[in-house]
Amino acid sequence: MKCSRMLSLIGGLILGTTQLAFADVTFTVNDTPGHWFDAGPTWDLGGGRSLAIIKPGDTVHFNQTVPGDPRNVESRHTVTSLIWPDGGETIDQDMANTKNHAVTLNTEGLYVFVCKLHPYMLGAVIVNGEGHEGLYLGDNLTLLGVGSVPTTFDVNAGTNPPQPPSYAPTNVWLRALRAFFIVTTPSNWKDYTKVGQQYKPAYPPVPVVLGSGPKQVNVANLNAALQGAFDGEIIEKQQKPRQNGIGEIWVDTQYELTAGKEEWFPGTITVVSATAWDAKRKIALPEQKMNNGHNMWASHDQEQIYQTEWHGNSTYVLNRHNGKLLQEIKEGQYGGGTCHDPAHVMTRVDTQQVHVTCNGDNYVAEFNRLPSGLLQFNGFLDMSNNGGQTQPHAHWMGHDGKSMVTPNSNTNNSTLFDFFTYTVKSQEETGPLPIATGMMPDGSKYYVSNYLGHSTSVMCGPTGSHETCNGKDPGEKIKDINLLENYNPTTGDINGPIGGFPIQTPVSPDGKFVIIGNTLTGTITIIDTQKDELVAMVPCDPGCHGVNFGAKKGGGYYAYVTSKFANRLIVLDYDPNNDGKVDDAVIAGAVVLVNDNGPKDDTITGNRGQGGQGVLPVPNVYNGWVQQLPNGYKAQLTPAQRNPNGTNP
Ligand SMILES: [Cu+2]
Repeated sequence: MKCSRMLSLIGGLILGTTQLAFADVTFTVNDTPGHWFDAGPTWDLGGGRSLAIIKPGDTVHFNQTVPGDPRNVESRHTVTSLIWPDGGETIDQDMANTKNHAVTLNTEGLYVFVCKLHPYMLGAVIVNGEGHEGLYLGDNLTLLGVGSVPTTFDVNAGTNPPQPPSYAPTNVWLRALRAFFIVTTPSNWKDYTKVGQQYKPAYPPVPVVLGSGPKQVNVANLNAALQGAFDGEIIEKQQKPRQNGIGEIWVDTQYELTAGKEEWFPGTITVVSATAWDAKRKIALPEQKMNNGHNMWASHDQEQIYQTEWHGNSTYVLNRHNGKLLQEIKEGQYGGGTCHDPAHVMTRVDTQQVHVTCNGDNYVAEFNRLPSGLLQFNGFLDMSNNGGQTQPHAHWMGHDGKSMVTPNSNTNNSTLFDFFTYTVKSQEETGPLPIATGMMPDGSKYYVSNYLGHSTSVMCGPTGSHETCNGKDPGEKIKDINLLENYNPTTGDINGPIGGFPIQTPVSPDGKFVIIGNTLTGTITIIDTQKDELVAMVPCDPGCHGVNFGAKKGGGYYAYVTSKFANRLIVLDYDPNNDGKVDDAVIAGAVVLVNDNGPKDDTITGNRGQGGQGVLPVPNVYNGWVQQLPNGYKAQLTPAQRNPNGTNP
C-alpha cells in the first residue's frame, strides 16, 4: 500500500471533503489482470488502481486507444454502468469497441463500470460532494440487471414490540464492495501457496458513509468492517483426491504473468495430471503474445488442443503431448476477416469441425479440420436473426452435431442454430447478460447462465418438443431458476443454496445435474435436471468460474472447477456413492496451479496460477464425444462411462 496516498486521502476526509482537490480522472481500459480500468499510480489503493474519487461535475474518461500507449487494446470492450446512485448518470455502448469514452457525473455516490464482454473488468468512481465525514456511497444504488436497492436498512423493522429504528449497511452492497476490491487488487487474490496464513484481503482503511438523514450509517474504517464481516479463514494445505481421475486436465490460468510477454498480454495454460494430481506443464505462447487465453477443447483423437484468446483475435492449435504450437489463426486470417475476442471453442461430433465464438462480434467462426490436424477457416455463422450485435460467449454443441446454442451477452437472448439448414432456428429471451450454456446429453433441454440476472434459464432443447418442454418449442424458455432465492440481500441471511454472477453451467455427461460456478458468491451450485431446482451448494473460491466433467476411475465423474481470483483447481466429487443424489457432494481434493520448475515455454513472473477460467478434461467424456475416443482411452472407461446417455451401446 502506498501509505502517503492513503494518508492524504484520510487526511482529506478528516478535514472535510472541501479539502479534496480531485478533478477529472482517466481510466486506461486495457488487458492487464486486475488493472483493467487503470486510474494510474496516483490512485494506487493498496495494489488496486481502479477506484478514484471526484467532485460533482467532474468528468471520467475511459481511454482504450491513445497514440503511443503500448497498452492500446487489441481486444474489443464496452464501458458500461454496472452500479450507480439512483438518478445518476450512466454510460454504455451497443457495440464492442476500442474507442475512448467519457461521462460527466453530477450525482453523488458510488459508480461502478464494467465491460460486458469481460465482466471481471471493473472500475469505480465515488462522487463526493461537501458535508460528508467520509466517502459517500449514496442513499439508493442501482445494480444493472437487478434494480434499485437502498444502501441502509432498519434492523428493527417489524420487531414486536416495536423498537426504535436502528440502521445498518445493506448486506449486498458490503458484498459488492468486498468483491470489487478483491477483483481489482491482484495482491488480494487467494494464494493457496500461503499455507497456514489467514486469507485477509486488504481494503482501503477509509471512513465510508451510507444513506443520509435518519438512515445514515457511518463506517469508521472500511477495511476493519469488511475484514470483520467476511475474512480470516486459514489457508490449508491442499490434499490430492484419493480416487484417481483419468488422463489430464487443461486449465487456462488466464492472469498468470510471464517474462516474455508484457503484463497486458497475460495468461498461461496449466496442464494438470488426473493421476499424480500436480501441475505438470505451463504454456504461455510468448512469441505469439497469447492474450488472456480463455477456453479449450480437444480434437476427437485428443491429439490437438484448440485454445482461444479472449482479449485478442487468435485461435491456437497445440500439440497435446508437448504443448507446442501447431497453428495460430490470427487477425485477418479468418477468410480475410477477424474473430474479435474469441471466447469458447467446441467441436462438431459428426464432422470434427471446430466452432469458435467471436465475443466482440455477432458471429461464430467455423473451421474444417484437415487430415494434418490443422484448421481451415470455413466461414462466419451469424447468430442474429433480428439485428443487434449478439456477442456470443460460451456456446454448447448438440450431442449429434446437428445443433449449437449460444448465450448472447449483448442482446440478452440465446440463439439455437440448426446445422441441417445452416440457419438460426430461434433467438429467444433469456435473462440479463447470458454468458454460458450447457446441454442435456440427448439435446432435450439446455441451460443458460444469466450473469447479471443471477439466474439460470432452462430452455427447450433442439430435440425437445411441445410435449417434453411444458408447451414450449425448441429454443424457447421453459423457466428461470433464481440462484439468489435463498439469499436476503438486505440482511444477508442465507437459508439454502445461493449463486450470484453465475458462469459456466455444464450438464453432467449422464444428464442428471447442472453444476454452476458462481463468481459473486464464490459458490458452486447444483441443479437437479429432473426437477430443475437448486439442490446443493458447495463453497468455491473468489471468482469461481469454470466447470467441466471428467471421468472418475472406476465409474462416475468429477466436476473440475476453476476460479479467477484463486490459484487452485477444485476436484468436486458431487456424487461420491453414485446414488444419483448430491447431498453428499464434497471437494475430494484440489491441485495448486503453481509450478515454476516443470516444462514450460516462458518464465513465470507473477500472479502465479491465478485466473482459472476454461477447464478441459482429457479425455472428453460427454455423450457424442466419448464415442469418438481412441480405443486406448475407451479401455480406461466403464461401460456406463462409454455410454453415458444409455442409448449408444
Ligand atoms: Cu472487455
